[in-house]
Amino acid sequence: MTHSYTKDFYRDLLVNMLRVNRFEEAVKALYGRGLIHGTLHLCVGEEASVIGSTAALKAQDYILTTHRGHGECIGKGADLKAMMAEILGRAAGTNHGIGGSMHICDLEHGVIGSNGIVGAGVPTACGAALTILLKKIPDRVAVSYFGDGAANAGTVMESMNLAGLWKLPVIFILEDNHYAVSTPVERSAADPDLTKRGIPFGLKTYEADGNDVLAVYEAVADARASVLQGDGPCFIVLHTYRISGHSRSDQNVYRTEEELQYWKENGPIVRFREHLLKEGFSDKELDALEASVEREIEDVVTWALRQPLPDTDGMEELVYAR
Ligand SMILES: Cc1ncc(C[n+]2csc(CCOP(=O)(O)OP(=O)(O)O)c2C)c(N)n1
Ligand SMILES: [Mg+2]
Repeated sequence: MTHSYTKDFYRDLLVNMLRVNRFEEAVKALYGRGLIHGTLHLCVGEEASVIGSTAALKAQDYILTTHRGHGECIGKGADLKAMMAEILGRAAGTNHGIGGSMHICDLEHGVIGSNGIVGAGVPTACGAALTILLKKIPDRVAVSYFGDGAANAGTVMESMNLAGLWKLPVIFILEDNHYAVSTPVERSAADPDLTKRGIPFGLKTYEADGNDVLAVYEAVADARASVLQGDGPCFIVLHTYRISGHSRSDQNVYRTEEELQYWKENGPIVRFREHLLKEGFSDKELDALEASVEREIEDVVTWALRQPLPDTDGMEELVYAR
């Protein structure tokens, strides 16, 4: 490790990873109570790729995330209460309760959108990057998150090509969580080494252990600096693991209990906690942080459940173009 970090920085990373984790667990419980409509894609197990990457971005940066996007929205600064209200379909939600889990959008924090269509956020991120380029906006990048399954979508390769050709200020972040629904990368990619996907398009490529929050942070911070220096778009592959089921209906039949157990024991929060103990934090201090995040999320849930449902009368006003 060549970098040194402050205690506050370490604390923020842990707290934000815990926020994502407890938020997702709370959403899962609410779903179990029949309080959430539609389906759900949670990111438990991917907290380091989510928080390490967003921590390396600035408030003014744009992100486009996926169907599994709660974590990135939280990392980018979206309000937890407004997000929970959105997922519960309440008027106080980020999108007036009309969008739901897969369509969280929060322009104030640079979250241009999540997207239920696999691979569809990637060209949109290129559009955001083109705006930055044409308007010559300083110190801003656009970031596109997508999965190992999305990596095989035509839209992703078309976007990478255009980004490489036009030198767009965009960072492509591939969160390789081993599976697309139940299909492992080895059964969906002709060459499972997804880092090679950036080569034809001249993308500067990074690869990191996506369960090591500091490694993720460093890769994204380097990529951001490189893009701003004018060196063209970057591509980052983060290797992580989805502990949550794919969606609400996942029976986990495509993986063994041992595999899941391995990743739970080597999950990003467990690993970062161990790192922090070596960095001088005490167990007591870390337990107190966990307890405070748990209280925070309980308050978020209590507040969101008290919010009224939206008034559907003005629904047509809530779209970009009527
Ligand atoms: C264009 C399109 N095809 C199929 C689906 C159904 N679908 C939803 S998520 C998903 C898997 C995506 O896998 P990956 O990109 O690895 O993301 P992950 O779910 O692992 O985060 C699929 C096939 C969809 N939503 N959109
Ligand atoms: Mg995947």
